[in-house]
Amino acid sequence: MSKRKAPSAADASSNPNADFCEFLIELANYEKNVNRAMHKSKAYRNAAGVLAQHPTRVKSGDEAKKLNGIGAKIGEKIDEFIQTGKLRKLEKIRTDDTSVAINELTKVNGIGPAAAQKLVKEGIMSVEDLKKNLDKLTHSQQVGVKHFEDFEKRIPREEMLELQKVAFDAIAEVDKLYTATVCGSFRRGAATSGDIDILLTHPNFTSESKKKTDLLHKVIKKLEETGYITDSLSHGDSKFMGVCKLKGEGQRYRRLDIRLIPHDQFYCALLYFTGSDAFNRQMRGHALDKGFTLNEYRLCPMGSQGDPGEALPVSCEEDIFDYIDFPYKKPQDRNL
Ligand code: 8DG
Ligand code: CA
Ligand code: CA
Repeated sequence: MSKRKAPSAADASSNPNADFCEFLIELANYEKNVNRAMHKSKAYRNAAGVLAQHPTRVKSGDEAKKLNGIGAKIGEKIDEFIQTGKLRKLEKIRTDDTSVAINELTKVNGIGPAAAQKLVKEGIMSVEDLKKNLDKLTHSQQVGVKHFEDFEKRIPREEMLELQKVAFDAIAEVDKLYTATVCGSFRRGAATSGDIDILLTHPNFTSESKKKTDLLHKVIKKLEETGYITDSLSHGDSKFMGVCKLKGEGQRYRRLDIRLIPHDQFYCALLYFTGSDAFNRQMRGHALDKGFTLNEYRLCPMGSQGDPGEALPVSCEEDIFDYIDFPYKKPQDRNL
């Protein structure tokens, strides 16, 4: 996964409440990274999501409070922002060295709020400082620092297409029976993507298979041999996180995730990892209303006691929409 950012919510061209969303996301990041107050952080992020969906500009805190998930505290902040054009709380956070440093360090792949806090206590205040203290970091954090500037840049669709082609050609050379799909924002048709999310499956691997397979390892080995994969961040039997790059001058290092999915669970995984996050939440909610549980592995009808029944057979994404009576949406229409 790419470090979660919220690009769409604060996009001024399509969102009349973009400036509110922007300060709410900044507050959400502060609560998560500096205070590690996950509930508060989620409340701010959720409010930003709600305002981003709202078709008209909100004129007051009172109006905002009528929306789902926006309470008195956030209402007051919206009033303050409307009246003064800023927030005292944010002005203070922005001038606090510790908060600024923690926020910057958490931008590095592999550095979470806890690690950032520890490093800042040791006097490491910036990515530049990290570069001089690589010995204090784990392998994956070192990779994150090494490629910090590249990982901050989004990947143009043209390059995504090329990255896809090179990976798929190599995978087919290992075994023609693999199916690979690039999901995430790329599958939703995005002009740029944060990283490359590949789902991989093979008919010899199902949720019934008892033994571990080396189906993922074989693919990773091949992609390393061809020079496509340059670093590994973590590598298990079913999930690889690492770094890849196209051949040639001036190419950037890109974040790559590959997941091996049991053949019978492929379409639930494909749906989940195509997203968007908000779309997944909406669809899961609809499934619950219709008496089903839906997750990245399976779709199950719920029993009378609320216990999930046996997984339903799914042979394409449309099947999932059909079962729960949700009008089919093409990937490019899932950009909630
Ligand atoms: P991007 O990389 O272009 O920034 O966007 P993305 O492709 O939509 O996001 P991602 O972080 O790479 O995640 C891929 C998909 O995984 C996402 O579209 C939906 C799904 N997903 C969820 N919940 C979560 C979650 O909590 N964390 C992450 N990382 N992915 C999630 O539905
Ligand atoms: Ca990802
Ligand atoms: Ca992605």
